[in-house]
Amino acid sequence: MRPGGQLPAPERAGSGPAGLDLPGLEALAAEVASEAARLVVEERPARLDVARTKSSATDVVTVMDQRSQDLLRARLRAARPDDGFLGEEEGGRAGASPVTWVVDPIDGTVNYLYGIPSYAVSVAAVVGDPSVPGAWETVAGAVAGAATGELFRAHRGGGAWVERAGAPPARLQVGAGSELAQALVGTGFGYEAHVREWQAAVLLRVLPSIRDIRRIGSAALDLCAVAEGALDAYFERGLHAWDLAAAWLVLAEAGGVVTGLAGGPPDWSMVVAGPPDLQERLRSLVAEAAAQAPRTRQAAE
Ligand code: LIP
Repeated sequence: MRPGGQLPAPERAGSGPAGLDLPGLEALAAEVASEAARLVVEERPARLDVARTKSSATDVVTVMDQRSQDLLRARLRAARPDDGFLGEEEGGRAGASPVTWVVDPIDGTVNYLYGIPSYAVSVAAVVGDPSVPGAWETVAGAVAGAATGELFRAHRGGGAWVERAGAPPARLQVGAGSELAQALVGTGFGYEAHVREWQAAVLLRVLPSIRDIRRIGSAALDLCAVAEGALDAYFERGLHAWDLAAAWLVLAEAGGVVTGLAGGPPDWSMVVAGPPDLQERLRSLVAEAAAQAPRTRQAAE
């Protein structure tokens, strides 16, 4: 997809930039995401401790985050040794091919730590530089809902699909709602106090204008819920490429749009997602709320 979330017509069904085998990349993403999801569920220690923290004392990494990422890296490198790799739990590795695998080994780590069944493994095949907003696009990806066993998957031009045990794959389509006052909107909050202070100030101004919010705790699952119509829209400040990459494609292939606060490509400062008309209304509301929110140290970000 191009910056701003709109999908161009694919060059031809199943092919993408550089003649990549998009269905094959989707199948690989689905395979390794599903395997890592099984790992984090089946081998979760009875006593799961915090292995380390990152941006704050609540930004935790467990031993299973690292094991999941190690598995993803090993499987992807074995299948496609020339591709690059960027995971949440380590720095990037440039590759010699057009593809970089952008992975979140457990999206919703705090839910996983507490045993709340809303966490996912996100695996995306990206073309371009994922460290530069607007300079990359996901061409294939998968989000495995580890606790529920559902698998969201897509490749560019191939539509978005969800697989659940006992049912045939279902095509995803965003909801038809366009009114903010009727919109159930997902959001989330950062790990640093000054970011949360700003997010609360924005939410204070958004909440009276929508039906309600849901704070699920996994951006990837939030975005897939919008793709399925289980949420009407979503916004959040603080997402990295690994939170966003695979689910962005799922949502775009389901007819949704994902932009930043000014309508350009999404980045750390803001992700706003939903069906086109509702997404634009929510984006405008969040932008107005952000303009009124007290400026915190956040302004220096
Ligand atoms: C999470 C995001 C979620 C956000 C959480 C956290 P992680 O990612 O998916 O949307 O609200 O604060 O950042 O840290 O579990 O990979």
